[in-house]
Amino acid sequence: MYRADTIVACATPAGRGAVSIVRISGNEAFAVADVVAQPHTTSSPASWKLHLSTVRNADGRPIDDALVVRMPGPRTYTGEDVVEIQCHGSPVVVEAIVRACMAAGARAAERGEFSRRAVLNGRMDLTQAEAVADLIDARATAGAQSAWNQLQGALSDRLANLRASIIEVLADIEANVDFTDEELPTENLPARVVQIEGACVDIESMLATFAVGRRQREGLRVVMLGPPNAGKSSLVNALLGEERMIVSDEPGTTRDSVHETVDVAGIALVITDTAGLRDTPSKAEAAAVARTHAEAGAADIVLLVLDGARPLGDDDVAIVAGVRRARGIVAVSKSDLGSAWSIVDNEALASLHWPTVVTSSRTSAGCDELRELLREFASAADAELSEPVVISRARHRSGLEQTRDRLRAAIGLLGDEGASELAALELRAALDALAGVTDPLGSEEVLDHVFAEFCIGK
Ligand SMILES: Nc1nc2c(ncn2[C@@H]2O[C@H](COP(=O)(O)OP(=O)(O)OP(=O)(O)O)[C@@H](O)[C@H]2O)c(=O)[nH]1
Ligand SMILES: [Mg+2]
Repeated sequence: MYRADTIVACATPAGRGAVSIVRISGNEAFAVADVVAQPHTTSSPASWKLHLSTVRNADGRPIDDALVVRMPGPRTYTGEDVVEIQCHGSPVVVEAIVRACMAAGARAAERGEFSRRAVLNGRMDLTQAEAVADLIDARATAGAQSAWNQLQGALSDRLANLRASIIEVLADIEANVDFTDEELPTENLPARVVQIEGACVDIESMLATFAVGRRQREGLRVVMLGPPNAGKSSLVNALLGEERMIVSDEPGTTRDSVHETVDVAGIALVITDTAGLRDTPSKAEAAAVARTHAEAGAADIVLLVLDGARPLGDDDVAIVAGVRRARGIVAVSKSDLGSAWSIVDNEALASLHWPTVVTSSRTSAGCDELRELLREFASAADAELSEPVVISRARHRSGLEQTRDRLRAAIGLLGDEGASELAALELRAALDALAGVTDPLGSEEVLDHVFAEFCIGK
């Protein structure tokens, strides 16, 4: 339900800084500002200009001197009248200003409510609002770039073209359904089928970007794998550059999967440290080992760590044989202790065809090479992308999949005699599924879900 009341929230992060911004939006935004902030100039404050003003609480006591800008709708972020108060970056000042605004008639904004109003007022569609969140949350440059493109409407435009193409075919079919009593003219049929097939190809090529998009948004999932005591946790610490993981000479130290994010040359890596793989009588450790297998299954890339300071045992060889993944890197650890590996040990790895790096967490030897391999892995996958539009959310993917499935059903029906009306129904369903991606305005549930992950003030 759209409420046109006036809302207020701090738009900058909580905490202390030089400046914080309190944002007000709604019909009464200027009226609230007039009560709360008195410009130092005598004339009435012009729009789109910063005015140095004294901000006061409900009792008229001064809180702060602030720069205040009044922005009349509809060409604002929310589409409504918006006021921004740039005050000193103190949580105490911010809190007092928000309270003063509420005393003057504004209501505390809910999560994502400014962006939600922007969508409801047609200032952006839902994919663009999601792009705002993605841009803010981006962990590295590639993700920020994709979010920016989406914010500029790259995805929206692409979907609009698809929509136009489907509507064209639909109009053509429906015109014929209306005008003939019996058999439909079939001379346009191949052209229609070709057009819908083209739309399917377009959707498929967008869907193919999902793995990269998700990775850009969430990070490349790197999962550590190996026997206990191999030095997995130590290597994670070395890659992070800080002692985050507990390390000890006791095998079975790590008992849970721990995720840490690190930016490697503009690429976000989510590194998961795991429990070492072994048969164990301990129930807790066995559960941890099961979790390790699950993590490895969901990894973009596995980093297999094997202790280079002792020859491989049967257990190690079994682990190597057990990793059935297309992509991985082997780290042969503890190089500072000298290598205990023979040709036999090296040969045991040959079947994997994975790049191998000799590392030491103690001296950081091999760590740069390892980072470079991870970076190359991520950017090689990105380079395969010939698509300018990158799908990064499961919501977009499922909408596109539904659209494609309906289009395919329509293609099947167009081949059947007398099934044009059914084909038209499928095309309408395809249009609905497509519209759900950018403009699910009828669905509070979808909007609630999307904006729940926004923060207050966004
Ligand atoms: N000399 C040397 N010792 C290392 C190196 N990396 C790890 N170690 C030692 O090896 C032992 C095990 O290290 P961890 O990092 O805890 O090994 P892990 O693979 O995480 O072990 P679990 O959590 O038990 O599966 C510790 O005593 C570390 O100090 C290294 O590069 N050089
Ligand atoms: Mg460990």
